[in-house]
Amino acid sequence: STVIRRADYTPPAFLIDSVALEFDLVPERTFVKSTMRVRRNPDAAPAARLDLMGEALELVSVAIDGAPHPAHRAHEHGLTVDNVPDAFELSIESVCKPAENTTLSGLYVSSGNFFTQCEAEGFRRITYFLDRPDVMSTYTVTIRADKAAYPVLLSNGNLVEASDLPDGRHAAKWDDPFKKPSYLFALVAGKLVALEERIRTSSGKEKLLQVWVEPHDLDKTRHAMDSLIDAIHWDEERFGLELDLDRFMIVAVSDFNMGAMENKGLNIFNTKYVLANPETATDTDFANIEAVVGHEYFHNWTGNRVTCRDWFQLSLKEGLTVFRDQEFSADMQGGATDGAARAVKRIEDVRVLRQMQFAEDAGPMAHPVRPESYVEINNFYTMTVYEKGAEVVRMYQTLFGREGFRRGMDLYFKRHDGQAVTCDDFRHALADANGRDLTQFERWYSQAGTPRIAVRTAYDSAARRYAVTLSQRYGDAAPAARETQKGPLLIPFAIGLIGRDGADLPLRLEGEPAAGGTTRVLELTEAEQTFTFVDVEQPPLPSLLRNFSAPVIVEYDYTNDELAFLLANDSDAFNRWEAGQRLATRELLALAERAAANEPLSLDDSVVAAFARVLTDESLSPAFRELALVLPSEPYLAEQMAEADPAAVHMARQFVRQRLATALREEWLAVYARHETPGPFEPTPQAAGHRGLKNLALAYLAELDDPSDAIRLAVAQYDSANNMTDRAAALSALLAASATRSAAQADGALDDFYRRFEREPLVIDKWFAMQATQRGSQERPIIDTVRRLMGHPAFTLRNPNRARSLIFSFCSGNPAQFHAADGSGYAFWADQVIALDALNPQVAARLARALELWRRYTPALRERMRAALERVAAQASSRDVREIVEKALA
Ligand code: BAL
Ligand code: ZN
Repeated sequence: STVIRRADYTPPAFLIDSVALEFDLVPERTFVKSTMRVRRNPDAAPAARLDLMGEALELVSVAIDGAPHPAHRAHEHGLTVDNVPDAFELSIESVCKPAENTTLSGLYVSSGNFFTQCEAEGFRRITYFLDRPDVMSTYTVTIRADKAAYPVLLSNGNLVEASDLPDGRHAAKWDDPFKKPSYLFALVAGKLVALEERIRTSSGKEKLLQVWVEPHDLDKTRHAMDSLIDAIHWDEERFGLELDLDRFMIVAVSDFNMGAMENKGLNIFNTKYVLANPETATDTDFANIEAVVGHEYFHNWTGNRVTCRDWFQLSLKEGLTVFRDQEFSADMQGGATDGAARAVKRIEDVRVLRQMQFAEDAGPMAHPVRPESYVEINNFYTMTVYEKGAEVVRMYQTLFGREGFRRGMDLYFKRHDGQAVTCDDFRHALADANGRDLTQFERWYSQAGTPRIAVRTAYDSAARRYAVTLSQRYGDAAPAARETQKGPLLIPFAIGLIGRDGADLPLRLEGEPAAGGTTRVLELTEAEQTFTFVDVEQPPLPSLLRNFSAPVIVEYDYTNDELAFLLANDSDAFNRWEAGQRLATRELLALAERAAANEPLSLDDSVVAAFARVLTDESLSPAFRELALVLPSEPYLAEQMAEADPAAVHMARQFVRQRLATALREEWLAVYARHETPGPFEPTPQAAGHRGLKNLALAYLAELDDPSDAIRLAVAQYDSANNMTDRAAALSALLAASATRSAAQADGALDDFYRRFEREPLVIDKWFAMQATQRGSQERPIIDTVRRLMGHPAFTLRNPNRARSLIFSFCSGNPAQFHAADGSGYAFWADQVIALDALNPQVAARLARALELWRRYTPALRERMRAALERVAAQASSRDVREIVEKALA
């Protein structure tokens, strides 16, 4: 397969200043006429011909300046036009086939309506074009369609004309005044209704906001609208960025590959990230909707006004926009200043980063935040580009403060508004606005792998000095990462020192005139560096990498007592949580080794005591306590083992859950009672925190050998719930209790849940997912349940959400069952990757990644995984899946 390399970038030979598109929408055959103003690019080498990209199109005609132009040739990858002048009008007529488009890229049909998805390279499936982000054009779009079947016709920008046509058809014309790359084009047509609001932005202009959905979903749009309004105001306040269009639309579609898409003025969303009301959506859904609505809205500036020069720069917009949405959510959660509330969001984000991105960085798909090469760009919408990219952006803010970061952002827009630029351009803006040389910082963009920072400390009581030595190296990186690693990084390392009484000590570094502050950001630039604190009156306990100030692994030998002390005292809420996780991880890994060796398991009382303190400390927010009481996940733990052993990890983690449940039974019951939230449902972070802690208590109680308390509470909670968080948690508890007890209540509740929500596809997704991720046993393997559910009338591979809810949930969300010793999980995985590949390569390639870390597992599993990978490699046809499995096997 063809490898595309960053080093090979050349500017486009031609530019397209404007494009007028005309659509005659018919599901089977949609006719598209494109009229473009084309000219040679003065900054590119002269080209003999114009090469346009095109896929799955039928060419009808080509004309230049109004005259037929026979010197052209359509081929597998597009259209070559010979004998072109320096500047001309190019008209192309072609046909695409939305009804048969199962890839969900380009123009397609979902529930009888038309939608588009163009990022990254879907526009070429709509018409022949220079489908690359550095070709920016203004668009005028005319849509014609049957009026009864498609009463609503939408595209980017402003509606400038609407008219009726003969034969029951009608037309709408849209004009987008801003130049944009083709990946931001969007079109929607169908039977849709909108929730509308009019707001005024900071300059006093009135804006129309719309959330478009199918009519039966109108009762689930309020939260998305509120989130959009919050996001608009937040971007004005935090970054001085105002909505630039008169009209901003969000449209929900149930068949969608991604979460959502930031098309200019016409965001298209997976229903999962729009639709919510208390009966159908959990607190997590509400929070995710706020985050994704914010994310897509923030792209209007970081992505759309300033876009990417090429797809290697994807993190320029994605890392930055994820950082912006994380900050938005943190501000919505806790305001700008409540550190403990903000930490809840930070912990959630870091948990995802560590479980998913660190794993990616350790495997065959490891790549820098700015990749050097790809086969299929769709495979590079990754945790590294998004989440590690967001950490890289966060480090600028950690280095320069909020104000310095804002100065950099202002300069970035001043220099680059309306342009397609690179990650280097962004870094230079931050550097210049803050008078800093960020040459070394560039390595965060070009080096893959997760840095490890070993910490040594030495206290000199006579001199009252405390020396902290930091040394950085990469661990046993995968070959894909190792070849990118050239030298030490600039790492902002936030540190505090804690005294015997648990309070922070004032900090003064050697050479400083006076002490100042209790958290200091050390700048590590060498392979090894020592930082010496002076006037340290007593041997301190270091609080390392506060607020997770860099995406690294910290190695420091805390004792269990020290971790318990940090968990109880650290003023940095993130590090309190971190101390508990370290303590738990250490115990769990030791237990997993014992489980693997068939040795008896036991848990130290000090660990139980540390968790008991958190559980009963009513001074801590419920949301924080919930996070602190969730044990590290099985995939994260498996990843820490020399050879991953999912069965041993599962045994160890279950053992600890049961021990914590048993030892603290009274406390869990008390917490359950105390945090019940009677009264009407409120989707606030505070109320969500109470629900989360209460439902965690229920989940622990369901682990007891005698889960009758949990069953009693769960049945009552299920029946009386006025919201999905509580109802789903009750059902999960019943499913968990059924692993040890009779399944009668669980089966009854499952049936009830299905009947109750049969008309709510997003809830039925939960129903599938809960069953796919439930705990099984040798006698009751969950693969049997999954195979049975594949035959359920509500199951279909064609809807990505549904495929994810059953298949991905099992393959990625139920490791102990998926990695069954007999290889049955892997055989199932291979079957599904191959089946999906024929329909939707992007979704298939995501599933294909479930086995990429196969080399890290125990030998018996490894061999079975290899066999499954080889079968997929032999049978998969898409570039998407081939890239994943070939890299895994290489
Ligand atoms: N640009 C693809 C979807 C997103 O990251 O917003
Ligand atoms: Zn994005």
